[in-house]
Amino acid sequence: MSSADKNLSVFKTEDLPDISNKRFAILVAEWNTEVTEKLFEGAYQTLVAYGAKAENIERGNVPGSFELTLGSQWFAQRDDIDAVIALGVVIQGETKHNDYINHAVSQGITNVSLKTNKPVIFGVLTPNTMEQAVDRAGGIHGNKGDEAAMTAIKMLGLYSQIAQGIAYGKYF
Ligand code: RBF
Repeated sequence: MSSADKNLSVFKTEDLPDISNKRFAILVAEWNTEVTEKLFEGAYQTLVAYGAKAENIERGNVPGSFELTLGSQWFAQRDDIDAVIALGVVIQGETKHNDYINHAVSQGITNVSLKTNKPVIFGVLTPNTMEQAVDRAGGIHGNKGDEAAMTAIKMLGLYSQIAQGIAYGKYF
């Protein structure tokens, strides 16, 4: 299966950590809001489905994807937040701005993640058309929000394993 065909809502779920006491922040960009709301729904429902408590999930809105970086930092630098999920949609076909926005956000979120030593998940769709975005926000290719939430969960699990010295993986 090529990555273009991957269903974003289908993932391996063995060995997931207990996230019942983990606190999550979800940031949602307000551009293309009909799609970003679907991404939010997917991320929120996935966190709850795999054990997060609703009261441990906070949400923040940012005007556009460009602001996801600073919004993520504000959440990630809080001691009680364990992971941040940043959600947005930048349609490549519509504006040359996409190059600047996508690059800035992917780089910015990486920096926040490394600076705060926490998972800060890049849940930004960067399709060529709105149709492709809809296909990946609860459509035929699943939901990028689901995938972003699962990535946060798996990174928390990996961190816990590494911190405990039990990150043996499947080869041992
Ligand atoms: N924000 C998005 O989240 N998705 C977009 O597709 C998007 N396209 C933009 C196109 C242009 C020409 C401009 C100026 C901004 C766009 N933004 C988009 C908003 C951007 O992320 C940011 O909120 C603003 O540039 C203000 O800093």
